[in-house]
Amino acid sequence: MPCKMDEKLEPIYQEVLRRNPGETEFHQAVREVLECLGPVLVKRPEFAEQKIIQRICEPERQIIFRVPWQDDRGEVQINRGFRVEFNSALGPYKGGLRFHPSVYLGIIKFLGFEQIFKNSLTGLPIGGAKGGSDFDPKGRSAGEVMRFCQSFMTELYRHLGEHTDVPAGDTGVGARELGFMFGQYKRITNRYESGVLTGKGLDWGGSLVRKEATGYGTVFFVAEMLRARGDSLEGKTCVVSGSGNVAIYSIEKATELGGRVVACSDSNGYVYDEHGIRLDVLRQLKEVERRRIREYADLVKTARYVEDGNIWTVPCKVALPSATQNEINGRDARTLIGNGCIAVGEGANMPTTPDGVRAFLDAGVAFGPGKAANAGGVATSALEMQQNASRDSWSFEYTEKRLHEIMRNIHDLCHQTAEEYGTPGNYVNGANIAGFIKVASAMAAMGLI
Ligand code: NDP
Ligand code: 2IT
Repeated sequence: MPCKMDEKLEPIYQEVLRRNPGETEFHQAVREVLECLGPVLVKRPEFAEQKIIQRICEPERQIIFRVPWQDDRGEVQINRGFRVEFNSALGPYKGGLRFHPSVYLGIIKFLGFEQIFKNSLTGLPIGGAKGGSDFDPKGRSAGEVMRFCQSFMTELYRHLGEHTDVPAGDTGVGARELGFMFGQYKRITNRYESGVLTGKGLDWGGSLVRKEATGYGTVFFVAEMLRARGDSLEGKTCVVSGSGNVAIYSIEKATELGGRVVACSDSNGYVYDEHGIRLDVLRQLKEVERRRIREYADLVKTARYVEDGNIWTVPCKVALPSATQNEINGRDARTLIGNGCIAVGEGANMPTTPDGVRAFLDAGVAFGPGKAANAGGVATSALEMQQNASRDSWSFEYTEKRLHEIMRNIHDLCHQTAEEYGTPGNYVNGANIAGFIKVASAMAAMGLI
């Protein structure tokens, strides 16, 4: 059951539904933010008068394009490319590219919408955007991925620029794909414009810690939530869904801070090992060999693979959903709570359904919503942009220190805002309200944009 929305906001939400039919994930993301904003309009009536919320729900620009390419057998393939440039009140459009067969406009718009508030929370000068394609990289050769990326960038390049729009990775897009795209951008434009993409390789303008940043940041955020309750990760059993970029570095940092990560997954099943997941084996399997999580159990004898299993049935104190949207529903949340879960850090974007979020909040679980908890990735992208602009590169230690400070600041901002608005401990309210106020104030200052 959805929560009740403020009566001024309900018609705005109805209009979003009417104007964007069928985009269910986008509706979900908008609803969650709007549900938190009633008390803000009481304090700041000018936002309603100036129709800031209606404006924020309408992307500044949406680009949809054909991506033709040839597979290894010489057959022509056609995919669809997207870039939704949602909001540039705080800086150039910034947000990742997702390659996954489930991608359609509604997914890119939900991600772009979330990105506006996430980027605002980082305190850094970045607007919100998202892009991607329904291209499925699974089972494709490196040559096929390269030809796809080149074709994708052959259209996208005209919309980008270090002061205009700066993409990065997301599901299915890492340093390899960004390398192919950067190469094509450079060929077409005849410019070595490092600041046009982030998440670049370390040899060609990337930042140390960017690869680790989302996972590390999520765990830093969880550690802060626990600290605010006089607790820590030390000795806590953790479960991390997914086994991609965010999952791997969440596992690394959670282990470093004293947690024991007993399970991780991919879309086919999960592995469980009470002794803890071995990071060296996992990285070799996923990052180097690009194989399936099933094979982890062939390499580590104490691990057990559960085909099609629900990873949220594994008992844990800390859950770090790091795979995809809506992967924890109300029932999963209640199972986790019943098994003693006390903290959730959303490494993925919108991994918990509204029903699940309510269950966690009602049970008093420390719940870190994605737009706050996983903001370390994009924040470190902004640090990469800073390094590119000054033609400098920072040490691992310094960059991680900056990331850690940023995550602490985001935590404190969400925590304080939740208190200020009468909902102490509710980081969903804190994140949505604090993220919104900064963007709304900037938009109001800039006149009718
Ligand atoms: P990767 O492509 O590196 O890994 C994704 C992982 O999640 C894989 O294990 C994949 O399994 C699993 N997964 C993906 N889609 C689904 C699905 N529909 N159902 C079940 N499992 C799925 O992506 P990332 O680690 O980069 O991203 C994971 C999440 O984190 C996404 O929600 C992304 O938006 C979010 N995020 C990423 C950031 C980044 O910097 N990369 C920053 C902030 C958030 P399989 O191989 O079987 O598909
Ligand atoms: O969802 C996200 O914040 C990302 N995929 C990272 C975006 C970025 O520009 O680094």
